[in-house]
Amino acid sequence: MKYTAKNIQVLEGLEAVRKRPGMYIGNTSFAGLHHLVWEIIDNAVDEALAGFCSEIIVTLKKDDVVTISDNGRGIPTDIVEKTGLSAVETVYTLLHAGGKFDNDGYKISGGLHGVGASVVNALSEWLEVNIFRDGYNFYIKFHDGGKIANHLEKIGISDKTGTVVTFKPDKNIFTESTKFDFKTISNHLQELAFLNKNLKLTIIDIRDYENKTETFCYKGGIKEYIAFLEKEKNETPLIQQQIYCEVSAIDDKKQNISVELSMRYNTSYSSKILSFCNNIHTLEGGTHEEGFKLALNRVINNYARDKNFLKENEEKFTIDDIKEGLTAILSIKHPNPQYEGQTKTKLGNSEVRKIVSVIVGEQLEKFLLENPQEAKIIINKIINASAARLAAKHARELTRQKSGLNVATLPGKLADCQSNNPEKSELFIVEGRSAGGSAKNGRNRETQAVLTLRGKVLNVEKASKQHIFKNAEIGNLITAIGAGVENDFDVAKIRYHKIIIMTDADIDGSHIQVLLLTFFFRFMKEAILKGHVYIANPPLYKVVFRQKDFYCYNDSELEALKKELSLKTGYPYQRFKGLGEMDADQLFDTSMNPSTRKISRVTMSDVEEADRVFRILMGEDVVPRKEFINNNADIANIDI
Ligand code: 0RA
Repeated sequence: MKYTAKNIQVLEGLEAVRKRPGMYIGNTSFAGLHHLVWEIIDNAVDEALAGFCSEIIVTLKKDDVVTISDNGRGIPTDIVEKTGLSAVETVYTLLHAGGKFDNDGYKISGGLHGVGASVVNALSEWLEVNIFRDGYNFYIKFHDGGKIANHLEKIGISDKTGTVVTFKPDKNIFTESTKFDFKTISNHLQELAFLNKNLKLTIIDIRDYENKTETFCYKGGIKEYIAFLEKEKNETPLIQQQIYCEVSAIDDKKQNISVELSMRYNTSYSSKILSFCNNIHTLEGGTHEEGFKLALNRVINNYARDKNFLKENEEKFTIDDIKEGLTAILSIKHPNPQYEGQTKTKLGNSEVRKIVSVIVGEQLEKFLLENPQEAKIIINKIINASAARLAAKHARELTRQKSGLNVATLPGKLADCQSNNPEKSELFIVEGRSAGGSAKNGRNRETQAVLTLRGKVLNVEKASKQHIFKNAEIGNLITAIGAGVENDFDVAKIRYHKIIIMTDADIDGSHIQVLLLTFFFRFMKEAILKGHVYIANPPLYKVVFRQKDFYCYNDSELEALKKELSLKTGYPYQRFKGLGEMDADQLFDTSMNPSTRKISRVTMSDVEEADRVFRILMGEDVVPRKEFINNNADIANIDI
């Protein structure tokens, strides 16, 4: 094929990315914008996984420009036969070039998120690459979505090796914002540092007068991740030792799969199992996580039976008993991962289940046999969990007997709707008596029910099961929703297809939101997975102009409105401190009326994010809290 013909094809490929960016990076909002950075970082991490790169630096520069540099071998610069272009130009202009170009035996990796560097190029105003290798500094530049501005050329000599990629995301694509967020990128780098031991990752922010920088590098890798998670949640290890393994195996198709696991029990009642494939957090789990749980269940039960901790007449431990108080990180590397699920974060490769189950099983069994004292402490903890489960089951049965499905037993705090059709029915969970009153009076009685919560919701992360099921507010929630709880939860039985959490837009409100999300996450997970849980977004401001009410849901809307109405500086507006300040009609119009309100469906990543925000806001550590509040005061609507 002639070079020009190839060239046209290349531009058509990149043009397709610009036409439908969502297909390649999910969306063109905050997450999509940051996806560009993840993609370039992934390429550098690949080089680190290959054993040639020890340091990656991300620099946030003025004008929404970002640079990702690594000290690897440098992207190859020689000509790829099939394209007639330099290897670097090939990877940056050909869609899905990842892994497909075998040139003299080396593989040009396409990044672990799999969309490839060319997608980043296609969505950038300009992108340039400096490559240091073979004694030279090579330079190539693209503009306007991947058009070549400057073919690869030597611009100097250098004795170092590495790759430096700099780009500016295209404002025409990322219309919402092209501003990178320090904390989001720094969190991502920290996660990568935990997952890739000894790899040094740094973020430098030189956008403001005061530079900000953070560096992450962990010799202990995921072992240090476990300690970090425990510390964040203020948990005390049950035994100091972590159960750890790193093993590679070859599957039937001769693929090399590596499995790294670390786990440790703590004295709490909750569990945290994080799984990763190729450094991607598999939020929805998948076959690797299933294999891990199979092994855990099998080995613990066999050991307990063998050593007579479980008598012959006693029931097996359930996986929930075994998980209680466990923090585990499972990180596998797979050359050909298949992702499934709503958010493509569930590993689907079926061969992985068995591989992980066998490896983890062997290692766990070895640990128990070699450390009988520690094993005893762990098994005793599981025995306690199992006893508490049986007691909780009893308490729950009492709650359920009380609930039934008849209106007479519904809690007094619930103002139910008239409709019996769950598809049409909505439950508003409202905090505080006065807000509850407005919501009850303002609602559409036909389809909208209101459950008023008194005071704070119990933190289910910190309480025992018995305690949780005895709690009145939790009991009311379970009864109102009417579909049981925990393993007995049957999402098909829920009485409302929309469960809407409506709280004040302040610190207490977000606290209650997080507590409720935690409750749903732990005890009615299917409700979240099936998309039944929502958060209401009440307005923050009201502006009265020529006898008309205007509501604004955030600061930028307020600014936009002031401009639109040409309001003078100092024109009065009302800032709602809480829902209780709105009367029934106002509350209905702004937050409950399906045709005007703003509600957002809760996804699993919201739950994770809420969890993170919550720990920062409520944790003992004052420094990260101050920092968080300073960085996010506008986003989080925090009243201080
Ligand atoms: C394939 C082969 C070689 C280097 C790379 C890929 C590479 C790619 C990226 C992307 C970002 N940083 C990178 N660093 C290296 C080199 C093969 C050789 O030198 O023989």
